[in-house]
Amino acid sequence: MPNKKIRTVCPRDCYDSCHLIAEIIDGEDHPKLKGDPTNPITQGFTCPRGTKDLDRNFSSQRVQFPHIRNKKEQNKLGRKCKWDEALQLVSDRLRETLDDYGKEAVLHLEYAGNMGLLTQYFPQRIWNSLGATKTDNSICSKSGHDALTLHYGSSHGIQPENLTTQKLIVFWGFNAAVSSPHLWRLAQQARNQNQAKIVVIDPRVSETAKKADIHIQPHPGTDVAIAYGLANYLSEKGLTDSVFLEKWTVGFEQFREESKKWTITRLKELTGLKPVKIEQFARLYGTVHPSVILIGLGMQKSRNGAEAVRAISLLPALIGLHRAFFYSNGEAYPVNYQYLTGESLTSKSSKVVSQVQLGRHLAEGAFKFFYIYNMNPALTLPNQIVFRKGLLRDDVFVVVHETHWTETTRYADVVLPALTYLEKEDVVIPWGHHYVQKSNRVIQPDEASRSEIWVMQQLAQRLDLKDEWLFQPPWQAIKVAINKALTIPNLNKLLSGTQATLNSIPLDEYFTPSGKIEFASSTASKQGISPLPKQAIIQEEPGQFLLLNSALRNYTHTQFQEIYGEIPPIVHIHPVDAKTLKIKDGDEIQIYNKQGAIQVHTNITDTVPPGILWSPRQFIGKKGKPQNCLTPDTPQSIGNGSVFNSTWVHLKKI
Ligand SMILES: Nc1nc2c(c(=O)[nH]1)N[C@H]1C(S)=C(S)[C@@H](COP(=O)(O)OP(=O)(O)OC[C@H]3O[C@@H](n4cnc5c(=O)[nH]c(N)nc54)[C@H](O)[C@@H]3O)O[C@H]1N2
Ligand SMILES: Nc1nc2c(c(=O)[nH]1)N[C@H]1C(S)=C(S)[C@@H](COP(=O)(O)OP(=O)(O)OC[C@H]3O[C@@H](n4cnc5c(=O)[nH]c(N)nc54)[C@H](O)[C@@H]3O)O[C@H]1N2
Ligand code: SF4
Ligand SMILES: [Mo]
Repeated sequence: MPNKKIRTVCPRDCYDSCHLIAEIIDGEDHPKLKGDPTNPITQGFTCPRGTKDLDRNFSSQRVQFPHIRNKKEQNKLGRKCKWDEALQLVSDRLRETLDDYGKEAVLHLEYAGNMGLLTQYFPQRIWNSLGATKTDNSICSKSGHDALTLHYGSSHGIQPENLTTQKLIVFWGFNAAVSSPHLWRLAQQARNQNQAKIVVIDPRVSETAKKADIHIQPHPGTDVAIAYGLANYLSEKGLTDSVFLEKWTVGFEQFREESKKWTITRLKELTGLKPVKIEQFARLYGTVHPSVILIGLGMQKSRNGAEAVRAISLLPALIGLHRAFFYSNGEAYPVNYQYLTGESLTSKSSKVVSQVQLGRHLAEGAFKFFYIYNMNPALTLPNQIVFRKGLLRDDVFVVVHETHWTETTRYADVVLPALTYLEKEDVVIPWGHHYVQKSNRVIQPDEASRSEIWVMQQLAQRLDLKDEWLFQPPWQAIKVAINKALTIPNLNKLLSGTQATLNSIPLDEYFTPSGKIEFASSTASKQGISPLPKQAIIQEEPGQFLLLNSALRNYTHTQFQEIYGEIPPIVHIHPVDAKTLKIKDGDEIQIYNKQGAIQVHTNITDTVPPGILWSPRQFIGKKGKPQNCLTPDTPQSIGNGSVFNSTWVHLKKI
């Protein structure tokens, strides 16, 4: 009998949203997962996580029953119970909170652990029906989206599959070789087929920088200056496209005036870059077309992140290219998320609080009932000491709906077992490309685990909620929400297995007040923000190191530690700094600042410059303290986004 094949989609928070084929092999217990060769992005391969999701599914770390716990006993799992008992307890506490403190004391928090529409969005209907407090989703990419919107009216850029026709590809603060293996593969194809040059701009020798044709290695936080310097060079050398500037842009004169201040000499001082290197890059950018700049979400998560995104995004307009950048296309498609989440259906308003500063609100006692799913915030939010203090308050009841035991479940009063993506049906809307297909169930669901929709509807029934849309058949809701977004507007086709593409907004449409690219943003002026991108003064903290931190190949944030073991608690340090501090390779040291302290092992390497450290992100240090107790929770001024890469620390040998 031939092996059976089922199509599914990796829903992890990732640029690539791989289309996968699960092959059910006769006589074998579990299917095999591999990348779909017919999908132009996935190209038949996955990252080291994609194929291992099946092992993660069956790992001993799976939550298998509802548990009622004493959250102060963090190392105990608690007592197994039946769904009925757990749901009754959760709905009783929810009802009490609503009666005694009102809807604003109820907080829900979720992110993109599984990006499926029926996992991440539809189950939020219960919270919108109640008018519970929500967060502003500012932990990842929001500041960059807002930054692009100031100048372009929206944040979408090119589709990455167009990378293969480029002649010059710039990865700016983007470690794609690790964080987006399929976009990286497309860039390499451009190099092989099209002799494209790959430039990487990164303060450290990242995995991507190692494979670049040119690596520009500036001081962190100086990207706005580099962009202005580039603009100045292009204008001086007559390499700008004046016809395009005239027809498609406004505010160029102001931008030009500012760029004049960024001479090569001044740039050298601020960025630490050699003039010859800057000129080499500027000349390439001015003469080799077509080109595209891929702007990293990672670089954007810093104090000057949104400003950097603004400045970099304006460069293509100088050389006559419409939006020749890519950041995240998550907002490019007309998917009706408000309908899916019930935001546009409810008559109740909801309070919105900062995700970056959530710990402070929680610790101050603003919430009494806290429902978390699809996220592991006790490792991934900044300023953990404060956040965890909030979780442990006696007057906060914490419910976590999870597939696996995590750091966050250790702080829960009730843990509810969730189905994994392999055990349920869904649709994933990618933010890295525009291909969609139905994500099918691949394996039999775990007996005691339940979907997010099931839990939502059970709670809604117990609370006797009347909004009919809470009980709408989920696929009907998806049909309404995505019909306009599909190029073949036929959900049935999608459901029967056809691969579809999403309609995206054309590159030459600008939704700014002027209808053009605004070098000087009128929206920014109205909001009291500088109309031009602004290079901040780099405020070095004396005696401290700047700790950059980013993703590793084997983990999606905190996921896959069940497979690959713990995220290594290490820090990279330059040999000169190590010598000054008398630190040897592999030493256990303390990294600390005003917020907290963690213990890690050193890795002495010149892939980081002096004064800069690098570590993986979101790990747990040697003595059990999370890396995120060091990261600041002061949001950016544009978009209120996170600033994980602006973490200043001291080092101490233990
Ligand atoms: N393997 C894996 N892939 C992932 C994820 C994962 O967890 N694991 N997560 C996904 C998610 S949610 C995200 S947000 C993305 C993030 O993906 P990326 O945008 O690639 O972000 P990082 O991995 O943080 O890498 C950012 C790079 O920017 C550099 N950088 C830091 N500060 C500056 C600066 O001031 N200027 C410049 N020019 N560069 C700077 C860093 O050294 C780093 O190499 O990855 C996605 N892909
Ligand atoms: N220090 C530092 N911290 C950071 C960052 C950084 O650069 N540095 N980056 C930030 C960024 S960009 C991001 S996007 C966030 C990510 O932060 P999180 O979203 O908290 O990251 P994950 O560890 O992927 O957590 C997702 C959780 O969802 C669970 N899950 C998976 N599938 C399902 C499902 O189908 N149903 C349910 N109910 N649960 C499921 C997983 O088991 C996992 O525990 O981290 C942020 N934190
Ligand atoms: S995590 Fe990303 S690269 Fe890996 S299989 Fe999933 S979508 Fe593909
Ligand atoms: Mo992210």
